[in-house]
Amino acid sequence: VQSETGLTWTGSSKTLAEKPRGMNSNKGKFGHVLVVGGSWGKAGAPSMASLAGLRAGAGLVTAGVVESIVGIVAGVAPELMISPLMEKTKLLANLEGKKFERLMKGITVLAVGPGLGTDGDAPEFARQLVAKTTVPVVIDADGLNAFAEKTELLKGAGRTMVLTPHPGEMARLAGMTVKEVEADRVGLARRFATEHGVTLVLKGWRTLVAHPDGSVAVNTTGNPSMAKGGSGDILTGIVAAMLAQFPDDVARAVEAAVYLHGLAGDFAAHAMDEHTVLATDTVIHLSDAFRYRV
Ligand code: NPW
Ligand code: AMP
Ligand code: MG
Repeated sequence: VQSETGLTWTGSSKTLAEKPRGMNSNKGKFGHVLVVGGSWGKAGAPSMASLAGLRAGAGLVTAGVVESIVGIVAGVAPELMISPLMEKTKLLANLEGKKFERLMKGITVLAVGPGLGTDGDAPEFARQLVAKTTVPVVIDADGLNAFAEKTELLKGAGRTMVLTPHPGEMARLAGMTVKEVEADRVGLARRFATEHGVTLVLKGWRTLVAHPDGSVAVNTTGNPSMAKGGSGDILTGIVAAMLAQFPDDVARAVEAAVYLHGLAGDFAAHAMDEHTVLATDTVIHLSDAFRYRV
């Protein structure tokens, strides 16, 4: 990465998160994030994405999760709202008529995928949900797996589409091996972002943010304490919350989100220990990250 030329740095976008909120602002000014994900056994993923979305400044956050995990997800924060989804064989029915209208009412950013699973109708549900909505969308985890080797369906033209794969998900998406992904991260991220008109966040040590215009920013924050389940789910919530607050500045919003996530992880590892940090601890340290002046 260091030998590449023409790369920028995510930290230069962090000033976006330093803007004071207007004295007379209200929650309606900061967007409404809908997190769609979760399944039986993976209730934590949408819970963490939602919690991070709340903490990162979205005006409102709703979790759209199947009925069997509603009680678990709702418990993550009283601030969180819930849209219960019918499950299993009825998953696709949530996308029909009035049900879909109710689900999307007032939503300004959709985040889809954390913990959604890959069984049954889940992949088709994710694909149709992305196709049916026009709001900015963050696609992560099983939302990305739903598009594996179906990437022709991912078209960002005319809308904001942010993908946040880890190298394993990127490999599935692109029909490559993880080794091939890691061999040319910058080239692959840039190519994928320009070809599909999306913002591609290729995660890992030195996460890359590739934009539809071919520019690529490198992230310098983050540490191995974040190599733990839940880290990526939390990033999804932060990206969605930043898009909700700064819909007209997509590139900087995503870069700032990636930078803040890593910085919160750095504060958490400093305050605790790199072995013991939980993904949810980084959420607590988001305040330090927002306050830090680059
Ligand atoms: P390996 O093992 O190193 O060879 P999966 P997942 C690779 C949810 N979660 N560099 C790795 O390769 C998520 O939201 C729920 C290189 C492995 O093959 C998803 O919906 C939680 N390789 C679902 O679970 C907490 C890397 O990718 C593969 C890499 C499955 O997501 C946990 C693993 O990825 C989780 O977030 C790197 N930096 N990073 C909950 N509490 O509810 C990854 N790989 O098979 O996509 O599994 O990421 O755990
Ligand atoms: P996921 O695999 O989806 O849970 O995402 C993991 C998150 O943690 C991503 O944001 C990664 O960039 C971050 N992460 C994991 N391992 C490291 C590491 N060694 N250094 C920096 N960030 C990491
Ligand atoms: Mg993940």
